[in-house]
Amino acid sequence: MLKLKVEKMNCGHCASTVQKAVKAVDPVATVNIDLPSGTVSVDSAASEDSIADAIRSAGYPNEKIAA
Ligand SMILES: [Cu+2]
Repeated sequence: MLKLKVEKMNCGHCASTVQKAVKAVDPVATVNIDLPSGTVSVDSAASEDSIADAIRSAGYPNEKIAA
């Protein structure tokens, strides 16, 4: 399980944008987004870097945090 602290994600629209970015990398990924804490948990077979980069490309800087 990859857990990311995602910056600038502050509404439902942001959350769906982040979700779409992850699903573009891995359509079967499980994505859990917690807006109040700005964290995103991803369960996916894709590489952690590719997921983090996709979220970054969508406009949301992020870094991995301890699961
Ligand atoms: Cu937003």
